[in-house]
Amino acid sequence: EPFPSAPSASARLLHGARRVLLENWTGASTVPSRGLYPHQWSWDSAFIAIGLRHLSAHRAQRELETLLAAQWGDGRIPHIVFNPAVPLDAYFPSPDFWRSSSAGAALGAPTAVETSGIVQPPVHALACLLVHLADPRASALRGFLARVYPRLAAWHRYLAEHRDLGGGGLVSVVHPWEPGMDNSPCWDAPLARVEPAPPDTFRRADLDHGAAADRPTDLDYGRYVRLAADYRDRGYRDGGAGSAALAFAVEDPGVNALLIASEHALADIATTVGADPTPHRSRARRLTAALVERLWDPAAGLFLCRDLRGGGLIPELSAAGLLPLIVPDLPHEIAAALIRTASGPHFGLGGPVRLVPSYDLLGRAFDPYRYWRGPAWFNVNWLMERGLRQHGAADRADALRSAALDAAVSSGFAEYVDPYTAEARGTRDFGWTAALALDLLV
Ligand code: 9YW
Repeated sequence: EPFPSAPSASARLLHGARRVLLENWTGASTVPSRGLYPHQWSWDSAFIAIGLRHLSAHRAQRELETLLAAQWGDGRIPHIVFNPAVPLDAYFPSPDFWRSSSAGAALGAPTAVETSGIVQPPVHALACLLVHLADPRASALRGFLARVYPRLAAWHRYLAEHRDLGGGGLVSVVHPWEPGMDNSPCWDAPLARVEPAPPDTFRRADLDHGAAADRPTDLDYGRYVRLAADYRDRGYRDGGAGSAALAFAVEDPGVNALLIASEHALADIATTVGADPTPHRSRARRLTAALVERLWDPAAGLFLCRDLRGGGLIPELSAAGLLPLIVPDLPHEIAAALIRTASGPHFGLGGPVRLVPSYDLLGRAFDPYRYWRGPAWFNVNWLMERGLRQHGAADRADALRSAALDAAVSSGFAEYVDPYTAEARGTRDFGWTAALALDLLV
C-alpha cells in the first residue's frame, strides 16, 4: 500500500529527515555523514539541496553556492571541498594528498580552500533549478540563478571541452570515484591494469566508521590511490601531451545521463535569467544522440560503460546503465526497454527486490552488502523514480516511492541497504538519504 500507510509514518520521516539535515549542516554546507564523510561532497550537495529546499530554500541555495565557490578556473567542480577545521586524519585522502592549491594552481584551483582534483556527476544545474522552483520569488530577489548560471555553464563547458577523451561527444571519467560508484564491478577490468599503490603508503580512515565487508577492498584502495596520485602529478591535466597516459578512462552512462538532464535544466535557467537557452538544448540533443550511439546495448536492454583504454563496452549490468531514464527526450523504444530491464530478473523491480540494486542481481560479482556491488542506494532510486514517472510508468514509480520512503525510515537513513530486505548497510544518518526521502514525501 502507498506510503504513508499511517499518518505517523510520514511524521516520523519528516522529523527524522529534518534531524539528519540539521545535524549534518556545518554552517555553510552539509556533510554526507558526520563520521565517515566530514567534508563537502559535490554530488551529495546537489542531492542534499534538492531535499533541503523543502526545509529552507535559502539554506539549499547556500549549500550549492558554497560548493560553486570552490570551482576551479578551468570550470571543474571538485568532488570534495575540505573543511579546514576537520583534522587531517579524519578522512583519507586528505588535503595534503590532493594538494589542490599547489598541484592545481596552473588550472586555477582555488587558493582560499583545499579541494580534491577529480569531479563527480554533474547533477548541479538540475539541483539549482529545483531549488529555485521551491521559492521562485525569493530566489529571484536574491539573484540566485543569475549568480549560479555562469558557473554552471563553465562547469558544463569544462566537461565538454576537456573530458571528451573518446572523441565521440560523450564525457569520460578518469577515476572510479568520479562516477560516484567507486567499486562498481564495471571498473574491475579497467582497474586490473592499474598497479596498486603499496598498502603501507596510506591509511584507510573509512574503516574506522564502516564494516570492512560493506566497503571497497584494500586492493581497490591501492588502485584508487595510484590513479589519483598520477593525475595529481600531471597537474590534473586531462588532455594535451601524454593524456593517453591516463590509465583509467571510461564513458559512463550515469554521468552522461545526469549531464543531459542538467543541460536541459541549464536551458531553463538560461531562459529565466534572460540568456539564450539554444546552445544548452543543442548540446543536450547531441549528448543524447552520442549516448545512444556509443553506449546503448539492445541485447542487454541497458546502457553499458565504454572502456577507452581496454577497448569496447564493458559487459557488466549496473544501475548506471538504467539512469538514462532521466533523460527527457530519450527515444521511446529505449525508455520502454529500460523499464523492462529494470523490472526483469537482473534488477527485480516489482519482483524480489524492495529497491533497485546498484548491480545485476544475477551478475558474477553481485554482493548485497558491498557498496556499489549490489546494495540499493537512495540517489539511484530517487533518479529511477523520476525517470519511471517521466516515461509513463507511474504505477512503478508510485511503488518505488513507497518502498524508498519505508526503507529510508526503517534503515535509520542508511547510506545503502540490502536490495532484497532493505536492511541497513554502511553508515546511518546519511545526508542524501534523508534529503531525497524528504523530497519524495512532499
Ligand atoms: C569516498 C560521499 C561519497 C559519495 C560517493 C560514494 C562515497 C567514497 O561517498 O565515496 O570516500 O569518497 O561512493 O558516491 O559521493 O557520500
